[in-house]
Amino acid sequence: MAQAKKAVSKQAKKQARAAAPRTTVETYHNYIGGEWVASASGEHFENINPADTRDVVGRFALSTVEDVARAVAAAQAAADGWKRLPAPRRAELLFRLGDILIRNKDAYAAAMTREMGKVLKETGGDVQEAIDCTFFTAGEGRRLHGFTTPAEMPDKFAMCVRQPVGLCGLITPWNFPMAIPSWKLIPALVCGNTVVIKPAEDTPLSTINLVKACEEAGIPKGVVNVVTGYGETAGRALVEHRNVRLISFTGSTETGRVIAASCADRNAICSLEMGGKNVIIVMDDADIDNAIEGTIWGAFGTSGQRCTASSRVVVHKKVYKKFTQSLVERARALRVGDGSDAQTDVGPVINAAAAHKIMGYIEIGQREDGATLACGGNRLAKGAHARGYFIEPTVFTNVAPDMRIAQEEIFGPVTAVIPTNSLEEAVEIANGVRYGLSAAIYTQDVNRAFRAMNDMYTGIFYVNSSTIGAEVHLPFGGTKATGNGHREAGTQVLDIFTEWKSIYVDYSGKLQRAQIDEVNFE
Ligand code: UN1
Repeated sequence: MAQAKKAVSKQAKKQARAAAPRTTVETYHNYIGGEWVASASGEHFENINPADTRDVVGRFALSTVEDVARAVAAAQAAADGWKRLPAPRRAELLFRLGDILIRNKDAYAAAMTREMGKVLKETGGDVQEAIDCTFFTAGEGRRLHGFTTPAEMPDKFAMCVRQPVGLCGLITPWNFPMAIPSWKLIPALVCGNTVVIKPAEDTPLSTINLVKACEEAGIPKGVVNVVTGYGETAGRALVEHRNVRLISFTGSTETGRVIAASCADRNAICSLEMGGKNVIIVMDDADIDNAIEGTIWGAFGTSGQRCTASSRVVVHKKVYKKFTQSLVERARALRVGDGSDAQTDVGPVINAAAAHKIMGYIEIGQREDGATLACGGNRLAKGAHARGYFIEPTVFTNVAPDMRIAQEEIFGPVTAVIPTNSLEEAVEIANGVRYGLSAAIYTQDVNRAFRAMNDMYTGIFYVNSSTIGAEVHLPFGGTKATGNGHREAGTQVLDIFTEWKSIYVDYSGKLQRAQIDEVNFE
């Protein structure tokens, strides 16, 4: 008995120790004009670990309109010098940045798991995506190709060159807190623009780490600026600032629409990456085991919090039973927990509001929609899960294509399995949502693969692979409510961060009138 009591009190002590803050909480400032400065408000907000809400990752500047104005002024002051530095020289600094990112990859990944929640393997992948983006895009410093073309008059030369757009405001999401800022930052810089970044309030540390690396790489003061804070204040101030020429935003379709309207008001360029309701089509001839692996990874990787997440699976009736049974079995076996634990498959969701929204959709799926909840569906709140935002991997079956859980972006570990009779019907269901980011088909039949590849109206398409896992040298983006026609990554991103200038050089020594003067063979 005494022994047991002692054991209990030891346990209690251990718990009390665990309840105490893990470290002293660090305070982070804005980066403006090459200086780390407190916000004009003098106030901060806390960045909380979603796996353990006792753990405060840091205190970050709660930025105001005034901070944004200062950052914009700093970016403006640096613009001319940066633009005039030849692109290959700008790229050299970016290659140096790439080396710094490689050196710190593990530390950045650990910090990212702590602030964002996804498992270490995935945060390592996030940092790697930033590294890949940096090296690939820095290579453009020695290309940034324009073109020459014949002129319609003799003794006249025609060419087209890229010019920087000017000052860019980058508003970035929490789900890829280093990769997505890099998709915007690196091309903006190589193209000769200066920037102000407003990272998501849930994950400012990863962006600050990226910017510290820019500082270490020797990117001149004022070229890169960061203001942390909330969308309604700092984000809005950036979007509405009349000296910001371009806003690049990744986030919800609803916010994107507000940003687009605001940019339209003052004729600013606006590039948007928004929601998805991505689909995997599984045909009756598919390698089912492979399709299951792809679905598990696409639906539950990053706890389903990717724009590219596989939130719908359209499965041929001939293999429907086998597929769903095995999917449910695999989903049940996933270990949900702290992303810093090597045993964890699925980390927490980002915050309380997200958990609430996801649980709301799970309820809608059961009540309003009437689909079958085949596994999961619960918020985990006991034991190791008591202090985080953990939700069980959830599979709905017998879902009809028009149900809300099959139409709306849930952004959580929830997927909807929809039965189908044919490829034609599957494609129609797959296209029957407002979004158009990513789609996939599992089939062994090359004709079916090409048919779906041709008929799916999405920005990304996979054959025998999941809907997630885009690579940085191919364009990334989507159709319909996913975007507004732009593509990030690849070389296509250069079309966002540069504007074309068509140049005509007439060396005839006289007036030649295009469309009017006749030019004949002599
Ligand atoms: C996102 O979900 O917002 O293709 C980005 C992927 C990652 C990027 C996802 N490379 O899943």
